[in-house]
Amino acid sequence: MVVLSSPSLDQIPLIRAPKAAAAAGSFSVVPAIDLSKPDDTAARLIVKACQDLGLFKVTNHGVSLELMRRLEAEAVSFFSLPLFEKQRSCLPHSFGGYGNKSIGANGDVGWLEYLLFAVTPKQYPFSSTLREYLSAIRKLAQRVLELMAEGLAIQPRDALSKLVMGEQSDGLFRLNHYPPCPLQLLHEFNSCLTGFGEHTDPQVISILRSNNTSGLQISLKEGSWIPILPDEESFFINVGDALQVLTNGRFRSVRHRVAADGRESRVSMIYFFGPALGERIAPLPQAMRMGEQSRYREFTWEEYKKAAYGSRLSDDRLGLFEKS
Ligand code: GA4
Repeated sequence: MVVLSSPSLDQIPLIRAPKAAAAAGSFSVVPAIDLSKPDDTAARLIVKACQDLGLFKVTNHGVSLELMRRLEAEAVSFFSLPLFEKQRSCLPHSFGGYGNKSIGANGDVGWLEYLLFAVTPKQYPFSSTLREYLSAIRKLAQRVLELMAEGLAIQPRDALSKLVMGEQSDGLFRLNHYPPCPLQLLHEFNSCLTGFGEHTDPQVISILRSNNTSGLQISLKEGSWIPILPDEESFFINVGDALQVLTNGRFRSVRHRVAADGRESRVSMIYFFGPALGERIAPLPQAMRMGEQSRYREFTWEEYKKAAYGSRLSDDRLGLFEKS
């Protein structure tokens, strides 16, 4: 376990994390989809997980643990740099860049520092490792989105994947570091700080890999929160708002959050798969049953993104686009 020294993350008031229901020792295991199984089995299980939870993990995914650890090590060396160097090395940046405690532009805060950037430009903060990782995750996303289409009986097979695989697609990559925090602060917050507050992801799907630290929690349909058992060898894949709309609400964009226990250094890397800005987002006719009406008014990804970036983290962003 790599433990970084705590950077200067002490200027902004923090929020105490609410405890998850099953937090007293019992972690919930999310459905693990073995990608070496026949496609129809994997497709069926993925659809079930997306309907029930909005989250699943994949095993036997073909991405080497060595590559994941190599990128994690590069992220760790970046986050170990002095604050001024982290800020300097990622400027100027048109979008995202290095951030520290402050999330988005509307006053949300969390116990973390991060690097956030668009995937399209060819220049990345790190080396060839990142390029290799992103390309492996793109292949994985393509496979998973094809399996989703198969499970939903949507034709052609690339109906979902083509939305996020094009040259113009709006992909984002985020490296998060939740550092250990001073004992005194832990005490003050009753050992539980909000690392990243509750939210849904606006995109189609997100693919997350973290080191072996706990912290990720999801909200179930009836509103309770459960902690997710960490697994550094698997990828966690969650449904985003756009996919909820594309399936007319059949798939669930899962609310999730990260509680920082402050003792261990959590490093996560997430690839968010968004469509091209001009893409129209509406339920796919084949994802609807006979006579089913669309629950959402049609919008472009650009419109949705604008609304999302103008909102607070925990806001119900899809609510604005639901038909009354
Ligand atoms: C949540 C998912 C991704 O991390 C993200 C986040 C973005 C940001 O950190 O700038 C947002 C958040 C996320 C949704 C609402 C807005 C925008 C912070 C925030 C308050 C990069 C994304 O695309 O949306």
